[in-house]
Amino acid sequence: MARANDEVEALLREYADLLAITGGGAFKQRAYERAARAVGGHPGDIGALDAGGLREIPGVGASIADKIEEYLRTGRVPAVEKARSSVPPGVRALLDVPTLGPKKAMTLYRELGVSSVDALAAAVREDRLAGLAGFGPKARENLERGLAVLHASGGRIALDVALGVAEETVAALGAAPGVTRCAYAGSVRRMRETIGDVDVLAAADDPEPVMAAFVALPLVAEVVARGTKKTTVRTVDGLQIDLRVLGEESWGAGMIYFTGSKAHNVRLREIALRRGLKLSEYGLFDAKSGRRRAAGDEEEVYRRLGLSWVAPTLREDRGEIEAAGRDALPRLVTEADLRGDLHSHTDLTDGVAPLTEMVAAAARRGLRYYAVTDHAPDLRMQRMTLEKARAQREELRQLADRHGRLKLLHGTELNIDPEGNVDWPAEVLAEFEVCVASLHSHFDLDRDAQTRRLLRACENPHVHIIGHPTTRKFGRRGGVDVDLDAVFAACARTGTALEINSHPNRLDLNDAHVLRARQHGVRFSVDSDAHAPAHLGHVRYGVAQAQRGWLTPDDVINTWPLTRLRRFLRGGR
Ligand code: DGT
Ligand code: CA
Ligand code: CA
Ligand code: ZN
Repeated sequence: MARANDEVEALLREYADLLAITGGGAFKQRAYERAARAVGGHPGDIGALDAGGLREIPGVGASIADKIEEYLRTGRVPAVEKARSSVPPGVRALLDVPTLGPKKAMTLYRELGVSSVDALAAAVREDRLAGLAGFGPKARENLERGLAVLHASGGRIALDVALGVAEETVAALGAAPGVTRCAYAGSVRRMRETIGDVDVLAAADDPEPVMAAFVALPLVAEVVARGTKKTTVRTVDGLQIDLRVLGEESWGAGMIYFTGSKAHNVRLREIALRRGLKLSEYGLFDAKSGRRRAAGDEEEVYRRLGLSWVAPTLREDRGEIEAAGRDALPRLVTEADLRGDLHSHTDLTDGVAPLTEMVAAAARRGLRYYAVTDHAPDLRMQRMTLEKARAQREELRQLADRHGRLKLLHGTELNIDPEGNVDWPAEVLAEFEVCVASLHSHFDLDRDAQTRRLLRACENPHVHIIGHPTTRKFGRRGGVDVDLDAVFAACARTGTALEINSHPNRLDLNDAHVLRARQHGVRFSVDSDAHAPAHLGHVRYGVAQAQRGWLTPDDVINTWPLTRLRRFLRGGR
């Protein structure tokens, strides 16, 4: 996505936070949050729009459009700068602590001078919150949990952010003088759910011009170390990039070495040793004579080790080496296999785009079927009613004529209540073609209660898919405490699919869960949970987790032809 969209989204979000902290009004704050989401989800480059064009983005009114236009023109917005000047930067950082709202953040600052996450952790540790209004034992407990979640993310970066930086770097360096090949490696190539740092490889005879081009990239904030083989920089977002330059002749061996994982590489080196060979980032050599046996491309190196080529998403030493030795690797599901998307939202609830735009975006992606699953009424904030849902169904029917090739399915995202019941009675549920059921509240139930709750939802014959099953969100909360194996078994028994939610902050189920669920014979649905047209592309991240969980197209219900999917949805599985 264009950088202007990202920048403006961040600016609007910051302003919404500042409004919340300074008590600028809940209505105004929500308006800026909504506009931030809309700008982030806008498909075109907003840098190319004038105030009139900006106003056409849903959720962007006249006053917000003026601020964006001013920002694009001058790089500053006085209203935002004024709000900034009244809130110390550290106080806004406090909002990163899950469970801590803006009012309490401001109280902590005013009463205790707390203006950073570290200072907050110290205040909690030293019991300095005691006696402060609104910070009783329960609030303190929440705060401790929030700090723990924040700490657990350990500075790792979301996959989509790292991948964006990796692609931008590769595109720029691929065009640098003397570069014959350029690609990203490391955990980004393996598509791990979070990324420590970005690793980029370039092939060139003379490393000097590549290194020079690298440190001159606009996204570079600081050069950490510069050498002839390896240079490390830090980007403006605080992400580290390692660039290694190697000779074209050792490209394949270098890609294997720096793609990792370390565990996978250790296994490869063991196999090499057993065959009287030696594997390094420069190639596969004869241990005695030192003659090079393979190096130029990955396939050749794997073949010389007696293995078929292993997809990067599988390189974690989770059985892929054994399977590659028997030529028994799975035919992994790809983005191109997806025929449909079974979880999406419109502006009837918390999406930012109207139905027509979401459907048009689905058609542009070449999907064969598309389910609209707006939130059901128990998620009170969204003000859904049965009348609205039925009116949307009618609107969808009429749109269907205009999209002959794309079949539109009317669905809903139900809320699983603490007992495991959902929003509507059976006869109403039966009106929907796709029912996703998700946890949106009561994340703190104990393990038994949480498990009972999910099992009951699985047993409901109208529930087709369990949405984002664990509810974890990076940097916000861990998953609920639940006996997942019991849930997986129930899904297999009842023919309920488990979602792989593709939103990069969720990736839920994750790869490890998918591997386990697969053992139970569960089916999966890889969905975008899109709240804007641009989010439909998030399935790229969900598919990657499905691959990391060894899934084939047959395991994923939204790769199936519609007739087979319909049979599954009707319970004839
Ligand atoms: P990350 O950055 O924490 O998300 O994970 P990776 O896998 O990208 O790890 P990183 O950046 O430390 O190294 C990239 C790859 O390079 C890694 O997957 C394997 C290889 N590698 C790096 N250092 C070593 C090492 O000391 N020994 C071995 N065998 N391989 C290494
Ligand atoms: Ca890395
Ligand atoms: Ca690295
Ligand atoms: Zn949803």
